[in-house]
Amino acid sequence: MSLKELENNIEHWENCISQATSFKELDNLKADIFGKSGILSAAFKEITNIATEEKKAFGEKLNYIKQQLDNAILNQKNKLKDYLIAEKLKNEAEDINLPIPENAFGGLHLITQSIRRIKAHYSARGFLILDGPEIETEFFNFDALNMPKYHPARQSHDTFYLEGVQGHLLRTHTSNVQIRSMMLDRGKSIRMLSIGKTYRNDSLDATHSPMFHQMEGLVVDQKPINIGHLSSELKKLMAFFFEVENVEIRLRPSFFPFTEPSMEVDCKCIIKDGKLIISEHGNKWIELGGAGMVHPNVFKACKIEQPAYGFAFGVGLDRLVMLKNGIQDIRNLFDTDTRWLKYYAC
Ligand code: FA5
Repeated sequence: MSLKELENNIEHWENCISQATSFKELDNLKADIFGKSGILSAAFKEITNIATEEKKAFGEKLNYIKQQLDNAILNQKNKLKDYLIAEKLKNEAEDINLPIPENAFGGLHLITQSIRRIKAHYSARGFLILDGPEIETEFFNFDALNMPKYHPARQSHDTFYLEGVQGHLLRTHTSNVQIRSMMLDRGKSIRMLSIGKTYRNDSLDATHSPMFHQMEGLVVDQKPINIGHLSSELKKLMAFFFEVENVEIRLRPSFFPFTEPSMEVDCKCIIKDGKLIISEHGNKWIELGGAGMVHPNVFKACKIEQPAYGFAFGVGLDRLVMLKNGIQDIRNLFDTDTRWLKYYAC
């Protein structure tokens, strides 16, 4: 095709391009225009037959046409892309007018049920139910809890730090709420309970999850409080949670920078038919969390007037829920297997 013919036919080619309804059609047109034996190559060959002084103008004209057709192809390609996306969205859209099948209503997750039950119980016993931020500063998560920078205990919490926001992290425990409640209620007695999500860079296995739930209790007073009070409170917690008359607990010496003395809390249990049951008549011990008397440095960081007395405890809620319901794998709690979810939902 000569340049003249090409100029006369440009509208025809532009129409063909704008009417292409698939990428395949567009590719074929591209080959017809720009391919080795396409119309542009044929026109370019003409250059050998024209006078030298006309070559420049000839080349410019041809390049202009080439650019025009190139743009037309690009435009159509974008239009087709948008069209295909719109079609896909239209086909995948949920019809919200469809009637809901019977029994298809949602229910509360086992963890939500437990959180609500625990909060109601502690609220009725006069505890203040508090929430704390999941995105926290190093001050509330570590510093004020007697874990200054470079304290080795920080390494035991594999922390997710926020990129680009200096000194911010996903809280590694609910003990941040201890600090927040003491700073808010300075000089007053505190009975506080907090439950929420916590995060650690732990790999996922049957008993660990990078996101898990903790429950934190804190009691502070100007009147002396001792380990006897703590032990009694922990017994009440376990008896209530596992719905048993009596529980036997064991406090094992341990270390947390924010409590002194610190201890691990074990509960007596029995294994029956492969299922763990909390029982004072058991012959085994199961570890449920940490506890201790509030460290004087924590009172100091919260500017609480001394002498002050207090105890705190922190337990992993997911593990309590697993024990109570005979769930062997923490991953079940966070999977989206609807059969499993329906079984436990209420
Ligand atoms: C603490 O986090 C302390 N803040 C608890 C505390 C509070 C001590 C108040 C003293 C006073 P620890 O790191 O041991 O302690 O975690 C407490 C519980 O959280 C554990 O016993 C366990 O049940 C649960 N836990 C910890 N990491 C995970 C995880 N990756 N997945 C599931 N549960 C976890």
